Amino acid sequence: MKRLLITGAAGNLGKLARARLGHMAEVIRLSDIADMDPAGENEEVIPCNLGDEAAVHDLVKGCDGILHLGGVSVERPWDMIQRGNITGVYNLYEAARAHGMPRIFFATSNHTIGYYRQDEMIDTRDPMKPDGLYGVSKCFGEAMASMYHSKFGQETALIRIGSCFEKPRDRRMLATWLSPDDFISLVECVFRVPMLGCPVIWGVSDNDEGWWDRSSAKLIGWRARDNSEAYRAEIEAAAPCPPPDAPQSVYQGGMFTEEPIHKT
Ligand code: NAI
Ligand code: 15L
Repeated sequence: MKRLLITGAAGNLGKLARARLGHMAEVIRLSDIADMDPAGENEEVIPCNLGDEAAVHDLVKGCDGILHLGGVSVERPWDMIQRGNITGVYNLYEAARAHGMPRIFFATSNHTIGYYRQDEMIDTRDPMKPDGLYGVSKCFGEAMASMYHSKFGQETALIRIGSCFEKPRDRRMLATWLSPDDFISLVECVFRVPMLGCPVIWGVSDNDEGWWDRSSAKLIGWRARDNSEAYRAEIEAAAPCPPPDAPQSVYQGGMFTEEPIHKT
């Protein structure tokens, strides 16, 4: 690629992508609403609120790939979610349509299906069961990507990320963990596969424990390599097992199912 745009570049995954994906394009364009480190070699830093339509059009112009990580990433009041994840996603897709339809990696979430129980095995065709406003906004993003693909041929990888951190932080994450290395190889596959379409793919490592049928990863030739099992002893020693009827033991979305509708 000549220019890869990374939204959410000041966030956790954005910093990881910035550090490790410089080889993916001649220029990496980094954007966020929050402060970012100054541009290094082969980088451009462009602050932008995804809710600002004109600014998003300027941001997307000239890019041939978009790693879309920007937006609200946890349960928050509706106005914040609406700006980043609803209006922001509309702005992004309209800007992509106006500027050559660059391929999009869309960071969606397991919170689109958070109310499935942990004793259910599901695949990407099962109906959504979001566990909060944040999850609903990611369902919207998936629907938006699907519509732009059907109507205009816009390609998007809808990556339903489980929990992408250096290592799993609790027992639930033994099932939902996506390692940083697997995240990076997943992004590489999305931008390298010749034909993408608009598949939904679980962004999860090759964990022994899990609730998601990972077969759609084959569509893009991606194979996760890491396994949370390496951390099981550490996790189990660190904290007592939550009771079997606690939300983090019952639902795939864990504690997100307990979040209220935030007003402030
Ligand atoms: P993060 O919260 O660290 O980063 C998101 C970034 O988006 C932040 O730097 C924030 O300033 C920016 N942002 C928020 N509202 C914005 C707006 N209106 N305009 C422009 N930028 C805005 O989140 P993280 O962990 O880096 O996640 C990246 C993406 O992956 C998010 O979309 C999140 O929903 C998704 N995801 C992450 C998971 C994880 O385990 N880290 C799991 C599932 C999904
Ligand atoms: C998400 O969607 C969040 O962005 C992230 O912060 C984690 O909480 C993750 O899901 C998870 O479910 O562990």
